[in-house]
Amino acid sequence: MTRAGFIALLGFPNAGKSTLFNRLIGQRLSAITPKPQTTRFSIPGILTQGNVQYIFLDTPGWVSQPKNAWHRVLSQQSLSAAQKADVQLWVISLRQPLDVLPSEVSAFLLKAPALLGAFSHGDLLAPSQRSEKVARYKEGLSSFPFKGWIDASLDQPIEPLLEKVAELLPESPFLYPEGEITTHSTRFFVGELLRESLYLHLRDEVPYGTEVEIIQYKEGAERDYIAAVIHVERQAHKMIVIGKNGQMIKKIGTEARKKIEELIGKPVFLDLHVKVSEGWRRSMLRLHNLGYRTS
Ligand SMILES: Nc1nc2c(ncn2[C@@H]2O[C@H](COP(=O)(O)OP(=O)(O)OP(=O)(O)O)[C@@H](O)[C@H]2O)c(=O)[nH]1
Ligand SMILES: [Mg+2]
Repeated sequence: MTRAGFIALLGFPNAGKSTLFNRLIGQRLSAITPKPQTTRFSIPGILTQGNVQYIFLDTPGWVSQPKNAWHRVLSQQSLSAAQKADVQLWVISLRQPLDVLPSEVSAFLLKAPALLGAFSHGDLLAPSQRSEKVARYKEGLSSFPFKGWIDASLDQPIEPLLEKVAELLPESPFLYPEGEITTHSTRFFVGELLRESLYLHLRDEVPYGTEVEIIQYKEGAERDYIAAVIHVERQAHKMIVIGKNGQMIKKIGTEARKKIEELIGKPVFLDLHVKVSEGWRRSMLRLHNLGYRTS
């Protein structure tokens, strides 16, 4: 008998979803940064272990008060992943306030999948504070039918959570070939690695207004050629991304290139262009052209 199914990782921006997602699949697939809205797409990560196939879906953090089309598209992606899921895995940071969580959970209960709670950031708290907060969060969400709670902070092993998830997956043949890790393309992850570097090096509102578009990917015998456009919202942001004497773009490009080479196991020539695309976050058409999907 085999089990297989979809598990959506849901929660607020910065809760630790991608960190947990990468630990669960045992690969550094999703971008992680200390800034919110790092994840902008629903990203599948497949783990086949023994007779269980887990298809985890990392999702963008839920924007409770959307201010533009982009925010709505991000939340829509989380909702679609939640709807598709057999298990909703709620990642709850013990650093974040509890008060708005119940309404967030309600928004996602469109059908009745199994709910699991996973705590993060517990390692940053004193032991007494940690257990007291865990108890408070469980109590605050007791009106929802959670099937279990696990402390999945960085100092905790990941296996108990995998076991708990497996119990909740339906009996099913495997849905993907064993050994397949994701259904997204290498091109997609190249864009993510570049965006991760943008997030790590840019400050204030600049990273949120950037988007990456891979415009060309040419495989070569020795080296792949990748051309990417970094869209920014304003001319001033373009100057910041390029930096004095081109130093910032060089730093970002070098770092991203190393990560991309590690991913594809081959040298890469990364050709970066910065373009002002005013208002891209407000236009559904532009979002669509940049690869955002609402279902
Ligand atoms: N100490 C500690 N740090 C964590 C833990 N989980 C995540 N982090 C850090 O918290 C920050 C946010 O983590 P992410 O995994 O990017 O959070 P996310 O929920 O995917 O964020 P978005 O994609 O922006 O919604 C990063 O700096 C992580 O290194 C944890 O359990 N303990
Ligand atoms: Mg994320």
